[in-house]
Amino acid sequence: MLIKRPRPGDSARIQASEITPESAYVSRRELLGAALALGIGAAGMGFSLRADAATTPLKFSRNARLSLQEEPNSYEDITTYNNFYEFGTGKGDPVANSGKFKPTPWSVKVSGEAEITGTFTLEDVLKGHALEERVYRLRCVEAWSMVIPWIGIPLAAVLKRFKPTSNARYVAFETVHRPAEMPGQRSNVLKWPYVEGLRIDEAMHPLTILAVGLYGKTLPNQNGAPLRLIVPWKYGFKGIKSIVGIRFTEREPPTSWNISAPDEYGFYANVNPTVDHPRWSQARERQIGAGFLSARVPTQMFNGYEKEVAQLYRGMDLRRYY
Ligand SMILES: Nc1nc2c(c(=O)[nH]1)N[C@H]1C(S)=C(S)[C@@H](COP(=O)(O)O)O[C@H]1N2
Ligand SMILES: [Mo]
Repeated sequence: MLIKRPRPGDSARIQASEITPESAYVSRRELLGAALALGIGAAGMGFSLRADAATTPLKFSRNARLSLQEEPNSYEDITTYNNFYEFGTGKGDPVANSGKFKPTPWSVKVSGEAEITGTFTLEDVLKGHALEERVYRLRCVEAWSMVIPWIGIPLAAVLKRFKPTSNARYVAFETVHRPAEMPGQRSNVLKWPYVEGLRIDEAMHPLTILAVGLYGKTLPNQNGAPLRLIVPWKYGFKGIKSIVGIRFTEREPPTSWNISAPDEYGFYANVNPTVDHPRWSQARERQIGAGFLSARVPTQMFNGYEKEVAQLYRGMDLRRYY
């Protein structure tokens, strides 16, 4: 079996998503009572309810073949320890500051080197694609990692529908710009909007997905609601959140972290334990939630997908193209 233990907080989450705001107080007290009876920490319960306020259950099938056989991190870890600078630079800022963000209704502007371009609702973008769950490890460039049961669709399936032309050598992505709802965008910590990009063959690789959910439900705001990118052999910052723009380009597009610190963050950002960040080693990673002291374990080449993706970079000097 893939998931070796019940997912913490599962039953509480489903109830929390179905109750009205009026009944929330009573239900929360009941849940806390039940949690205390079971010996679950009340603080943890509180987090899980707050993080879940706006998510809804999804229908999906599990893609066991493309999933890690590892136990996912807890919902609490995944939704309270985030990088999403639009909501602040601290790991706890996204969950604390994203309550006002409105991920519905949502639309995505498709432009550039494709036969079909225009603005599409999220429902249009997803129409006809069956959602699947894939358990991937997110390896942050800060040398920590988490295992996350994402729900999404292969990016290739979405992109092919727009019929990219032969000039489409790259795909550029853009996050929504809403300073009124995203307090981090009122500071200059990064140049807004956040932008990312992939080479077209990376974008079309079967491991690359557009995620709309995790742990069986729609994405919480702090994880990039309602639509974000996941490229499991690259550092986490390539996984751009809350996407409103997809552009097919002939030239390599600019990317936020490369603009911010070009010597530290390249366009490719492939997980590579042999190429250190200029200020720290990438040889090992801290696995969040792995026991009392988070374990430090060796980082794998391409985050464990060497067999699947190494051919994309054949002949390239990975020290130069970091
Ligand atoms: N728009 C946007 N996307 C973003 C970021 C960000 O600050 N803004 N942070 C990135 C980084 S550094 C990481 S590690 C992952 C974290 O995703 P998670 O919080 O869902 O684990 O999101 C990436 N996507
Ligand atoms: Mo990251």
